[in-house]
Amino acid sequence: MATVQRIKVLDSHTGGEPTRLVLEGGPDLGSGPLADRVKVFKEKHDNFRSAIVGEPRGSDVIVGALLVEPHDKTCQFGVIFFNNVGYLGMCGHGTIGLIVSLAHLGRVKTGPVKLDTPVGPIEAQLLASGEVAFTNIPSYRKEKDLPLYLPGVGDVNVDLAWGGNWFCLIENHDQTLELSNIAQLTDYCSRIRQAVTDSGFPDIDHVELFVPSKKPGVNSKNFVLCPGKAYDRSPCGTGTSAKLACLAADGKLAPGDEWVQESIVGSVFRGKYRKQGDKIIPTITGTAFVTGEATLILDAGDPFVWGIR
Ligand code: PYC
Repeated sequence: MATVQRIKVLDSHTGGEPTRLVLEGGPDLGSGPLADRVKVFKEKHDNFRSAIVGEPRGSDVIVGALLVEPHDKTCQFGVIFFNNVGYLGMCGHGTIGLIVSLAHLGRVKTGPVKLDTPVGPIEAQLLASGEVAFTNIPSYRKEKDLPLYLPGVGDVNVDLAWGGNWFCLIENHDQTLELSNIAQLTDYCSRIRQAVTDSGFPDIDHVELFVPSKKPGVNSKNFVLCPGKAYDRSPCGTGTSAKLACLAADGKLAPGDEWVQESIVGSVFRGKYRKQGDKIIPTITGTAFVTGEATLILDAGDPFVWGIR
């Protein structure tokens, strides 16, 4: 039995948010639907997740992307996203990073590519400009103005929406969305998440705050707290999809009109949507860059071979 496992990865960042794409050496998750493969990943190979994205090889910020064979045969690739605490339904910045990484390897060119994900197939394309646009799964708002009580703060009204992950979205708050205020924003959003859980919505695991952007031509700036308490450096593709669902439900953005979303670090995604029944189909556009090609080494003799768990 080999005591050393070699894992081929490609690192990228999308608007500052890192993605680590696992190309070779991942666990065998079978050939079922991707949602079933996530269960196998979680139950039998969760140590692989922490080995790839956790310290000492990774960090809380890195989102992993395991490239797999698609189950849906209309798709060219399948992908399962994971983070420092678990698994994601979809990941927008990760999808943009994936396409730029596959283009770097010569495995995709400009034009549409279908990707199988645990929450359903999506379409992505590398544009001639070098940007990537992806069309997300159907997104929708679940709750409008849900009242929460936050000890020490008072009443806060929040929206809950699905964009491939679950989000709690807040416009009415007194928080300063600046990089110098990350500790306070993390504390505030963690308390919001606890209050949402206590209100009977334990699946809502991302919290997203909005303020108007100060940049010309940019509609809004956000701060997104992810489930493992890392904040998204990108404007968050699934979070922007959830935002578009709320804007559409409020009649504040018409189908086809553009919404420009800035992240806490100043990177931007452009979003628009078309209607599908009472849901929307968002299209999000952004840019990613490859930052590294590497072989990770998992040495069975290393006490932290599976990360610091
Ligand atoms: O871009 O969808 C996204 C995302 C989710 C978590 C981190 N980034």
